[in-house]
Amino acid sequence: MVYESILEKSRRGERGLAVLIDPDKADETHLQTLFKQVNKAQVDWVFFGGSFVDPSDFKVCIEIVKRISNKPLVIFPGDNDQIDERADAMLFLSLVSGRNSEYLIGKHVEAAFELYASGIEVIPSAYMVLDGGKQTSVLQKSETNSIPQHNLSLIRKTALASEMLGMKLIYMDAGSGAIKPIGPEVIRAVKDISKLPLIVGGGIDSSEKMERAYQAGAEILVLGNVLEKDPNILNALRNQGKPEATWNSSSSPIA
Ligand code: 1GP
Repeated sequence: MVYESILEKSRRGERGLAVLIDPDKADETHLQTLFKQVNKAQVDWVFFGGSFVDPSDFKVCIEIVKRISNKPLVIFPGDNDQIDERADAMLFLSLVSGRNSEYLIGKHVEAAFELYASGIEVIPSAYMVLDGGKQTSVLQKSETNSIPQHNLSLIRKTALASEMLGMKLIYMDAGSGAIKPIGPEVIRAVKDISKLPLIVGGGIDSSEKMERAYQAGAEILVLGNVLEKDPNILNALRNQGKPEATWNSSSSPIA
């Protein structure tokens, strides 16, 4: 079970890493190159989904990924039609940073029967979009605003309310290609108030940024854009010479 594996990593103090595939941006050649690295690297999960994805592209792309990937596949849905029984799990995202009821509960109601019938593991997830310095497709699609990173009070209250509502994890996202990734002070503020596993993504494109986020308390980081630009960057992971080692504060997954 994917959620159990997240908790287990967290209990052991290990660092988790997810690679995000947006079917809208990925073609087979790119995926083949990327997964040559991903399959050998210390990557725990493949997140899969996007805000503006044609349903047929979604199916075609998931078919390719299932064929070439040896990692658990977790749907990171941008809409209620992004369901596929070949996935291992879905982050059932509620956009708690926004106030658009469609993205808080509406899409979930529309997806409920199909998702239930698919039998895949459903992980109730608080999805908090913070300002990363540029307009993101999530905000555009949901017609919501992000929370400014300096508003720690609202961020902490949102995290706490999400936990009290029964969410199983928090995903704090500065948005794909963010200019300003989620800052360490924001991560620390959320970790101080919530026991939930914390996923952080958006604009993480260097080992320094990864290190900062892990050190601040993020359990799982998500890499998307950086691998779309250069799928070979994960090579550096293997070059450390300890591919099976768990990550710790002295190991840096990408150079
Ligand atoms: C976006 O958090 C993900 O939703 C990943 O962001 O594409 O900037 O890595 P990047």
